[in-house]
Amino acid sequence: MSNYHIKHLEEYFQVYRKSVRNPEAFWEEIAEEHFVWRKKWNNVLSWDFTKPEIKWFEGAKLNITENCIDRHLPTRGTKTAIIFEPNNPDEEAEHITYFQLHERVSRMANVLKDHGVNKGDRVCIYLPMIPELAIAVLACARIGAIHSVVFAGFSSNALSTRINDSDCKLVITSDGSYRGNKTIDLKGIVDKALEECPGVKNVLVAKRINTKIDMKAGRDKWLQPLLDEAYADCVAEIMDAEDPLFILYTSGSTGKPKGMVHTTGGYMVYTAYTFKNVFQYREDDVYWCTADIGWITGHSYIVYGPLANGATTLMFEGIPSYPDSGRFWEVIEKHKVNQFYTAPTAIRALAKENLSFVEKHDLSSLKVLGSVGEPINEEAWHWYNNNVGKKQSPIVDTWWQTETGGIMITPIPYVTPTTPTYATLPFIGIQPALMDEEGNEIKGNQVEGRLCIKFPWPAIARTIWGDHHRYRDTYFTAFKNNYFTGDGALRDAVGYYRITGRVDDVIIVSGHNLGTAPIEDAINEHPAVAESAIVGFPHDVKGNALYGYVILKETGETRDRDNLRKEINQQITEHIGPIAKLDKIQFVSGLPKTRSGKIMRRILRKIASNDISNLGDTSTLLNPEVVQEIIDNAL
Ligand code: 6R9
Repeated sequence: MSNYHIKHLEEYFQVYRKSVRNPEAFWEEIAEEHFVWRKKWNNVLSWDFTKPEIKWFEGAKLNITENCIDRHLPTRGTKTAIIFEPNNPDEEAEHITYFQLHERVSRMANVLKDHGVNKGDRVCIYLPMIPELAIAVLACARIGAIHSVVFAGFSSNALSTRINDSDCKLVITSDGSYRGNKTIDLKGIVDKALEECPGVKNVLVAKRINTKIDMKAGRDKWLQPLLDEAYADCVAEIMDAEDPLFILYTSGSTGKPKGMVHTTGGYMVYTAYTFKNVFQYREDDVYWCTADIGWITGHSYIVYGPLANGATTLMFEGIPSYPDSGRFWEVIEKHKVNQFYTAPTAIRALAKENLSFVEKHDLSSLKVLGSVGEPINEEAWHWYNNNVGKKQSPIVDTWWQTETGGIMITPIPYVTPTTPTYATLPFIGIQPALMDEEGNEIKGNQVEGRLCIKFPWPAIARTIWGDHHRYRDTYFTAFKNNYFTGDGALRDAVGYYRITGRVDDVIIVSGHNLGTAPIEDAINEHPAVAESAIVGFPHDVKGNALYGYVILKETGETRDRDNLRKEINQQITEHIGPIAKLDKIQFVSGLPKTRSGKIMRRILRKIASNDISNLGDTSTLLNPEVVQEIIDNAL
């Protein structure tokens, strides 16, 4: 028997050693014993980080939906696969069994086929957190189409960029979405985006909020009547292990979003195995991850990982503050949730509310609490531990990335002793390394450096869609023969890792990755703006918030500053989405620059954080005089 389910610390160390001594043998055993393959692989792993090229289970054939659905039907057909908890608590929750999921995915898959979607085609999914979202994802996988889910909080501009980058031919969306007591006109956003997307031939529209929307003849169709007519079974397309499963965009430090490509076999094995262990999932547990399926956390740990284990996974349409700040706790009580996985920003927001919101709910079903998306600060960790877990449920602080596909550094609950703010130990099979700025590995403990991974794991992204050079340059050139994460980390005296944050121009705001470049590009398009620079500064709920320094053109100088601030944020909302809005905007006459013309963000970051005691040497700047002016007028 392979070590599919780790149960104590000694076993962790033993299995970890085995997994790094002979990774091929280790993953082969896991893959063989816990998944269904149409054909076995010829080779477990081939890799070369210099090209880079990584292949797991080459030659194997499978369909991931057979692993996530069909194989459970004989034993778990009537078990709930997905619990749907709507935005409005008065609307009844929906329980979708594995049998029903099979039927609904099949119908959706047949509708896609009827609209000319073939293996390898890209489908854009722009939906709120309703069952159709998970079903659409699985339907694409069923027929071998590559899904590209775009978070339904992104603007029309961000949506069209993503649709065009991967040449999607069909979009699945809804008439609109609920967000607390508001509604959002998703179809309107899609219509606007599609003015720029000539390649999209069909739009399938789920009905959710029942508003009147425009339907473009020949292009747009309501989804439900098509599903009703579709055949309720769909033969699964047989895929190669290395066929792309999906594209998911993430921000980079430069302009364009990066379409990370994940493939089928390795991603399945890794997300399933991590899910089982990191949440210690047992057969009748109810698991809830509050992420949106528009992010990697939702892909790996709402859809694929849980379903590959035959789990019951909860999808929540709403927000933590509606109808009041007790909603998360109410849902945990209502569905007797056993594993709860959320983000530090949500914890911090809820920790600000009256404790009675938590205390009035019975949370005794909880066994494991998870955190993801950004470093969890000590205060939030304790609040979560004391008030939600009642010191009975271990907190798994899981570090990973869109690019890694699955959880990389994490405690295993009831196995790894936890320490606040520490993601603790590498997961089975993961070989982290800390590097100094010269590119040398820093060995030993009580050290700090740039976090790299030395050896491939099954769920690593294989490329950036359409831009393999960028994939190589971003992740594999800074540190030879290593995958570079973009994060800094320290390793303490016992070998525990603590992630210290991004070391590049990505800022994590409320757990969302935002690149500075695309935001600056959006601001610079405002007619009154000459130049801008964005930095992050500490924020007690969002983790980081955005501070913008803006140089106006002469024509802008006479404009009312508050109106300009509103317009700049409006500009950002239209180009990227409201998540990228700036908390503070300071108008400046210049930006501190090096002699080669690079903006010294380090200085701007310090001023934004109100930490001007140690600005370092500014005399080498091209324009040192501007620093004092910026300090004097800081917000
Ligand atoms: C899964 C996800 C990735 C970046 C990552 C890091 C930050 C995620 C973290 C964490 C500290 C944790 N991050 N989890 N930092 N502790 N437990 O969030 O993917 O959206 O691609 O973000 O998020 O900076 O590099 P993604």
